[in-house]
Amino acid sequence: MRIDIISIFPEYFSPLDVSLIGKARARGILDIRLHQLRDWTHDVHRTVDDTPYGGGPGMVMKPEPWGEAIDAVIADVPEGVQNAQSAQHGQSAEDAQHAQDAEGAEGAARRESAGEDGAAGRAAAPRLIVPTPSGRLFTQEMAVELAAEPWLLFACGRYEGIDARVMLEYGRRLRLDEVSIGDYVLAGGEVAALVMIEAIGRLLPGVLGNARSVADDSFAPGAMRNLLEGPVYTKPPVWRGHAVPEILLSGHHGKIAAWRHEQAVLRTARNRPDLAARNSASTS
Ligand code: 6GU
Repeated sequence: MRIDIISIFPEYFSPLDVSLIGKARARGILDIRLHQLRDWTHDVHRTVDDTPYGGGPGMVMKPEPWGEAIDAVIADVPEGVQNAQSAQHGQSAEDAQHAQDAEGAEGAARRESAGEDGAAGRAAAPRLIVPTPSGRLFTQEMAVELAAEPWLLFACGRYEGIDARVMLEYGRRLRLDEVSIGDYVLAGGEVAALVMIEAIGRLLPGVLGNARSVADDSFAPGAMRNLLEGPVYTKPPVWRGHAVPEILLSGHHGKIAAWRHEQAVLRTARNRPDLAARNSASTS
């Protein structure tokens, strides 16, 4: 999977060099490319924001640098993928834009769903994710869906957000999702993008050592849907007077599975009554 990230703080993404995601990158499972939004400004101050029309506090991100940055990223199609946007290297963003205008977003979407872009069926355009507290809520279901995509582009805004015309423009040309990671406000989209990239990245084949640990995750589709994982234990059997529940030492796999499910139900009722209500609604 290829992931492009546009931000005024590419340094924010250094955690992606570490641990699970870092190893996936080193092994070529994940191709993450960072882009500095200010590289697409043309004034000495490399300005990316301005005051909001209609008044109000804070600043809004200007549309022009975003337009140029996203055009440049989407013109750089993965190798081996035939694309109407830019068949040869060194083509300007404007040329790519004209090619895309001539075809239209529907044509590109149709070719993609018809599997006409490259032998491996790789998409010729990324799916655009804009992290924003005003977006749809990010869920495990969305992580699973996005993990099946060959190419994602995260556009990380700061301040009071990005000029809405950027979403209008690329909502027509790409598959666009405005996504929130929860009901609180961060200073920018960078940390939210990190959260989503980790949730998506660990689902890619070969990233986790044990594929079963994904299936057992809290919120995983299937048996664990809307259930939190219960407690886990390892050696020693007694620590500071606290014994491991005896059932786990019994070797009786059926009883252990039943006990774990019961623990998951109890924990969900205690910590997430909203999820517990969904479970009783769907099983009655
Ligand atoms: Cl995606 N962005 C920002 N700035 N704040 C958030 C968020 C995203 N999700 C929750 N809070």
